[in-house]
Amino acid sequence: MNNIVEFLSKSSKMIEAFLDDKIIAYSKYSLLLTDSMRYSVYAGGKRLRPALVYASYSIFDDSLDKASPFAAAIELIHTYSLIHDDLPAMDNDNLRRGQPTNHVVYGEAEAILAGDALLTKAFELLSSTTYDYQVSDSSRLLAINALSKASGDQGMVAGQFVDIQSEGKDPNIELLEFIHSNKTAALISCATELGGIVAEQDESTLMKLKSFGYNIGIAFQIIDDVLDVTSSSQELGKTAGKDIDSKKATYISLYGIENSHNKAQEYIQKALSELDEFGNKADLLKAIAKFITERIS
Ligand code: GRG
Repeated sequence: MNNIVEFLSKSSKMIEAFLDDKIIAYSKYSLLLTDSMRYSVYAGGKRLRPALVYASYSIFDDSLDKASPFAAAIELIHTYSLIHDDLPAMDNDNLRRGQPTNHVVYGEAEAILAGDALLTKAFELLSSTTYDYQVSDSSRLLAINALSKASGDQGMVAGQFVDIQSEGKDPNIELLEFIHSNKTAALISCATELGGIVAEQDESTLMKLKSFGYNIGIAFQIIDDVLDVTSSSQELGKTAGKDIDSKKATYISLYGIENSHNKAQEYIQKALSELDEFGNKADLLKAIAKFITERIS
């Protein structure tokens, strides 16, 4: 399938169908918790990370369903991070994916708990053995370890922590690279790595997939910084102009818009060079890399 829009739509549908009977109320008392989890999961994100898991896996095998628990787990972690990022104690935002943020609808304590439950659910999905397509125990362990590292104090949480701590301070490139690498690129890099793990690939192949993901992840964040100043809230589905308002360190504040675009292109080129050995089997990953620099929301 060459059409990337078609592939993104297909992988979104796969992930939504997969999760539908996994996020359910286990008691009449937990109905609202389930409702709040589903509210954010089904709010209509781009599903970029699951698409990357599927696209990476598709280099080696066409039976994409086997990758669904891994693609779903990473999307749940991403969704939890957005819920928590929007909280009053963090970005204090009331718009996400074009809709009121989780805490605006359900309350602050409830939104914290919905995020916690999604984070935990991700690891429940990864450690479950009840699927039609079996992945070896060693691969599942590797995946759990990779996703834990990418999401926690060696990845996304560290990036978010330092980002918050750095608000209002003079930005420098080393700090900015730490934040972008951890807050954004770690999870995106893990998505492409997971595709290789499910396909039981060796260490050197996993490193190439991971490096591809890392480089498109940095490019993704640079474009996100650009869009924050060039797009409207309506186009983005979230509040535009937040980075300047909160005096955040961004690529724009260090390099300006045009140079930031050039930097993003450099990262994309580096990413693409990691895929040489896969030939046209990696066309979907290449198309996603292109989609990242051309995206408008
Ligand atoms: C709260 C632990 C914790 C982490 C939050 C995701 C995040 C870290 C912060 C959100 C703000 C931000 C700019 C993060 C960088 C990653 C990013 C651009 C997220 C948005 O990802 P998209 O565009 O979102 O893929 P959709 O809505 O399409 O899924």
